[in-house]
Amino acid sequence: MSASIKSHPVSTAPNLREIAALFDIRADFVHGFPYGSGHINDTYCASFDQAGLTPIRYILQRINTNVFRTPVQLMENISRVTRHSLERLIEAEHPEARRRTLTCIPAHDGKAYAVDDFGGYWRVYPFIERATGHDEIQNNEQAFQAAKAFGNFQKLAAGLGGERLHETIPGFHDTPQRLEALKAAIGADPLGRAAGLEAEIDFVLSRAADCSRITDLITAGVIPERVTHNDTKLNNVLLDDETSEGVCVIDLDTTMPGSALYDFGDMVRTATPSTREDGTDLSKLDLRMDRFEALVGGYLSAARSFLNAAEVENLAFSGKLLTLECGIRFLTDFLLGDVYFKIKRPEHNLDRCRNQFAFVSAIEKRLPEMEDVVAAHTG
Ligand code: ADP
Ligand code: GN1
Ligand code: MG
Repeated sequence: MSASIKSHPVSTAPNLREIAALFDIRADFVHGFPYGSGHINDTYCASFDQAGLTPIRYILQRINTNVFRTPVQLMENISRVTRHSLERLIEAEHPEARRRTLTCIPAHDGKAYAVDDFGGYWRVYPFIERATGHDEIQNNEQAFQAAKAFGNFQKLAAGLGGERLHETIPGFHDTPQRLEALKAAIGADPLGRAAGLEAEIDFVLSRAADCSRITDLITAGVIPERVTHNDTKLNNVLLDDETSEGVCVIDLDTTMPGSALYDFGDMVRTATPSTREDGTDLSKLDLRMDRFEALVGGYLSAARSFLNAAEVENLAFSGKLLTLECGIRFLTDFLLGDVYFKIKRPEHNLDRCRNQFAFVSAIEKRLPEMEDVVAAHTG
């Protein structure tokens, strides 16, 4: 977790041509550039010439090994999950099978990753064309389709046989553990940033009981462990540019044993607020009930068949919990000196934290209405 993370040793601009040459890409490198707005990995889009025909694009990604300490195990998870997805799509004779799942382009030694001269771990995926991962939601149809895609992802993952997946970040959604990490960061306060943050710290401490609600139900066996995505922010599903259909779930680094509620909660966190995650005008921040209703409809269209009663009962609450947890993580990272999430300005993590906590308050006001929406869809 954050407290033990050191700064990344590999931060120079990579030679993408050399990286691409490590993989079995049967085309000539043309150019590449940094891509996307993820907070964790270093992502590049690269174009290749394939026998002089239309250029073909790939995603080249350097895994953040400060965050993911066991990249080989992580890639084992991703290989298993993506192979399983492709097999099911081919079995169903899906006409766009390779656009509907990430697929790992193998390195020359057959592995799903390659290590560069600086010890960086790289992987390559075909670029999913004509689809977009949205940082900000534009309409209810996108909410519905994104939630349906993540629900279908869980359904598909449930059929993955074999050994339990590796936990790529142990305790990733263990909110009580996240709370302890925050307390430790407040205690250590290495940069003297805690002064002046009493309001944010009190906000969390007064909600300590919320933090353990889901983990307690898991421990009691009331909520089952499932293979879940665990990072279902809206921009981690690519939606078709024309139809808005959920084309491909991406960012599979955290696909591992978890709870369906972690996935639904993070969708609420990212698809229902009226501002973006780092927006600083919090005066009008609210949870859009129309978006929430679309999420519930989309998610349940895929997941209703397998969720149990306790999961359904906690769908609305999961939005509050995952938003609180994310705010706790941003605050912890701010206190520790921004060592985990990529930032674009000095107080970026603090802005994100304040935004998340304001959204927790907005959810608290809406919870009864949210419960009614879930009941109307499941009653
Ligand atoms: P991070 O863990 O840093 O969020 P992601 O795996 O989500 O990294 O990738 C960052 C961004 O790159 C995504 O939000 C998406 O816009 C883009 N991206 C990732 N994989 C693909 C892909 N196969 N095709 C098209 N775009 C992709
Ligand atoms: C990170 O990787 P990305 O940008 O999709 C983070 C999530 C947070 C999110 C907050 C592995 O997601 O857990 O909810 O930022 N991913 C990891 O925006 O920590
Ligand atoms: Mg991402």
